[in-house]
Amino acid sequence: MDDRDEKFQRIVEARLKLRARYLDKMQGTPSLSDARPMGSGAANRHGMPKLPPGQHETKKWPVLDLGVPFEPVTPESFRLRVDGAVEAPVTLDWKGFHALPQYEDVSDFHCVTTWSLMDVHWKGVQFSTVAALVRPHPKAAFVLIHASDGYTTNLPLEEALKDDVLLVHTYNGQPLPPEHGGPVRMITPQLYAWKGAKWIQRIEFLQHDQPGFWERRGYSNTAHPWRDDRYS
Ligand SMILES: Nc1nc2c(c(=O)[nH]1)N[C@H]1C(S)=C(S)[C@@H](COP(=O)(O)O)O[C@H]1N2
Ligand SMILES: [Mo]
Repeated sequence: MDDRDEKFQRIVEARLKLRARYLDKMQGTPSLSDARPMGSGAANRHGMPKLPPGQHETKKWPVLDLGVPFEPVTPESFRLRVDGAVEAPVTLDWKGFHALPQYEDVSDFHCVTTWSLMDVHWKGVQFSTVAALVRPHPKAAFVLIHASDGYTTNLPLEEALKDDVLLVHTYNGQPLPPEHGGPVRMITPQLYAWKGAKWIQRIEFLQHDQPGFWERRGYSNTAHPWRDDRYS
């Protein structure tokens, strides 16, 4: 086994341990405890209606963000800070990010404004891999995600650690375009798309929940598409 294999194996083991810690909570989330489907890609729709309630399918991917000016992010300038309630905070650059185990998945993207983009092929790094790398404190229970445009969004770890929550750099075989959050954005297929920050810059682990940009402005804190859980 070479160094890279060993490093990968350590990360995978840490990831499994971390997920075991949060497993009970994960199994209690609506998408896993509910008889209704998860909405995370064809395989996870469990033969249920293809679209969550109140959603319609779009073939063309709309662009939706705050529209505020900010310094464009390039692979060269990309930095991802992972810190807060963790033992080993880290800042990943483009090379460091790509040196992590890569993951591919097909999932759906549900925007609260009622469009859904179905069967998107993503490539990136699992959130849980990055979490395993920094070793969250035993009391860490939430993350606040910060983006380069000043956007923030929050997630409980039992949602963020799901297998399909990714930091993606590739979409249907192409580099993720800047208007969709490239070079790297987060996706949360089992939750509405506002939970996935474009131009992700920092993952802050927290003991206590802190609402993000839309969560402070009346969007649901939990954001479950299959429960039509849009506003609070
Ligand atoms: N950094 C950042 N991320 C963001 C937003 C934003 O304004 N800034 N908007 C969110 C919202 S409300 C949605 S619906 C999706 C839209 O992603 P898209 O523009 O790629 O369709 O990004 C989410 N992530
Ligand atoms: Mo949105």
